[in-house]
Amino acid sequence: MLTDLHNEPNLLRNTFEVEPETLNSYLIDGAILLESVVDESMLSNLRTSIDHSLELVDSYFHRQRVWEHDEACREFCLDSVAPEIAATFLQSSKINLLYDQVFAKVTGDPATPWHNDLPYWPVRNGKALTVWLTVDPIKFESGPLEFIAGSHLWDKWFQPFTVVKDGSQADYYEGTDGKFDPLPDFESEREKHKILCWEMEPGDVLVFDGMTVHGAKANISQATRRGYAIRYTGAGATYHTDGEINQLINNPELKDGQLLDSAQYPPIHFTN
Ligand SMILES: O=C(O)CCC(=O)C(=O)O
Repeated sequence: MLTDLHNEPNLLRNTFEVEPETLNSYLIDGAILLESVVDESMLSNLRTSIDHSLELVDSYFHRQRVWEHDEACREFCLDSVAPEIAATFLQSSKINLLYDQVFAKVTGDPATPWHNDLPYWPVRNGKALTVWLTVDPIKFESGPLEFIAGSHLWDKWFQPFTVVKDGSQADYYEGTDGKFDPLPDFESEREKHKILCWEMEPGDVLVFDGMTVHGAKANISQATRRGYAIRYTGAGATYHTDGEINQLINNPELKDGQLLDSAQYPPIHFTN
């Protein structure tokens, strides 16, 4: 079990094994599906935690930093296969947990607009990714994530937008005009891209790069789909705030340019 998150390095053994072709696909496409990596007992605990967070916060994108007050989420984020997967795909023996986030699309919820994640995160100079677990079956009708293959290699920091309660786009963040790349209307140019989209079973995870352009389809099914996203960074990542963007995950303990190691972004070290 992990004790002091910041002052005593957490030394874990990485037992997660990945085929070289799988790692290579991830590096080329910027997103990959890993099947059946989380067992039912962990899933059952996480379902309870996720449902609790849904009761607490009534806004699609604002269910963040759940691990800080929830034991099952804390274990999953810091001492489970999730950080092992992150370290493997970041190809880094040291990672930091940036934050976690719950995404539940209920019947009738709209599509999640296309975006890439790093423009929303106070992170520069290092790789970052998401381990996105589903605790429900996800069909093409129930709001699966979609990814533009290879878009993580474009080096485009697309302009971040604000959202309304149901997760659809409201406007761009004020003051970000010209600082970021304009966000193309990817929806109208779907045929120009290779779009990856998988149906999923409980216990499957998606891994995707913080620069990969992605969104999610609307939920037109009768079933809710609950996803749990954990964001990790690799060695060398530093703190950098950009105005008002996603203030929920800013860290008052850090100054721009510092390494992320802190109580809010705990480092995790692996022996292999
Ligand atoms: O689940 C969703 O609707 C969106 C997820 C997402 O954009 C993310 O995890 O970065």
